[in-house]
Amino acid sequence: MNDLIATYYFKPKSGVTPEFAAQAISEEQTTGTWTDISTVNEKTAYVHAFDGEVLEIVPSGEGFETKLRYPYEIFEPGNIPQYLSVIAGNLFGLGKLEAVRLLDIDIPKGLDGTGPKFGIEGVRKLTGTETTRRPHVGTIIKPKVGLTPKDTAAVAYQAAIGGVDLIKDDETLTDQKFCPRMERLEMVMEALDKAKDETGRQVLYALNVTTGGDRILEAASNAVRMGANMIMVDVLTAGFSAVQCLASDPSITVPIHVHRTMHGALTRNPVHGIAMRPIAKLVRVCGGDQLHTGTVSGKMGGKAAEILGDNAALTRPAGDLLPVFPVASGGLHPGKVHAEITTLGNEIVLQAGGGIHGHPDGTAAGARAMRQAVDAALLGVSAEEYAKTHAELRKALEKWGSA
Ligand code: CAP
Ligand code: MG
Repeated sequence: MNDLIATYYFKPKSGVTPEFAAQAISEEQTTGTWTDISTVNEKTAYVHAFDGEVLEIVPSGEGFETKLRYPYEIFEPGNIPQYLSVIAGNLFGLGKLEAVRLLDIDIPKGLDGTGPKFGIEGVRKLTGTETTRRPHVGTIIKPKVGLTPKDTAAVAYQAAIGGVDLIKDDETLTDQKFCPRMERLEMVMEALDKAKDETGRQVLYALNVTTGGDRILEAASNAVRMGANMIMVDVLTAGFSAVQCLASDPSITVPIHVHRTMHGALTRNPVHGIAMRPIAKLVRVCGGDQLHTGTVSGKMGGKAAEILGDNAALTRPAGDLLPVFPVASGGLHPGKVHAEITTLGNEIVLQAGGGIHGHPDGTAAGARAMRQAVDAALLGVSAEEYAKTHAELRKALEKWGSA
């Protein structure tokens, strides 16, 4: 079948049958409205080819789960905002529903775009981990905002010589006066070149190019021309089409790191909103190369089963779409690395901001401690055991513990 199937959880208002509620969603999002209409008649009966269909309704928790079929033809291929207006549009406001949540989508061939240019393999190749296949370690420069370009670059240098694979801007740092984007880029790349001369390792720097739709391509193209080796986009605040426009432009020859700031407003309520799964699938379609999907032990409260499903949606074979590198971030530190790797596996980017720059001996030691924690987990040795012979890890565990 070439149609798009969307799965929803919903809870009808009292007195509304589940059949009526599911049909109301299907009609609102396709050919119908709240009443019958004279414009759909014998002469225009061809319109019924565009009707949605309720495929199933099953009880779930205090409500129901339903699968709806949306005909392929009602979508404009490649127009992600239009897809969202169908699968995640007016239905959220329907008065007959107490709550409704988009849980998943199956995107058919033809609506699935070209996807990432680099994907996991491409990113691994750039950092030289395609044979070791160890988890990547990344850091977010902290403080989130406030540092000058020079001080940002100094932190980046320390993180690079300490052994991270990736350094990224925080989601609120873009092109403010205190740290202009291009000046920051130039200084950080210089610092990373210096670190490379010393260590032989290429570190990626995801420069946050998030800005308005009228400027984002220019900002990203300029950054790539000036030597950026990765760019970052806040996908939910900038929009899916921001990622898509960058990934599909020939001038963007570097991977795209995708942050999901604001996702909690959509994903957090278990009975209402939009789950991470459809967001992950759309980011893959749009061409993001790595995407935040949460941690099992960090500060943001992710659930293991959901994260595993989201990561599978990013990485399992899906037509011609390359796999996206899942990113675990938020409250991680060396003591949490074991839990993350045990649950999420090795095809993961483990990011720590506070958990690196908060190390008692500074950023380089913090980066070393994270790498040591990864080594320990891969060797099947507990962090405490490994810390006996690795001072940086020991100091991190003394500060933050190992759970
Ligand atoms: C992590 C982080 C990330 C969040 C995003 C922060 O920093 O940079 O933005 O983790 O969460 O600002 O909190 P720390 P998610 O390592 O210092 O916590 O990936 O769940 O969207
Ligand atoms: Mg952040």
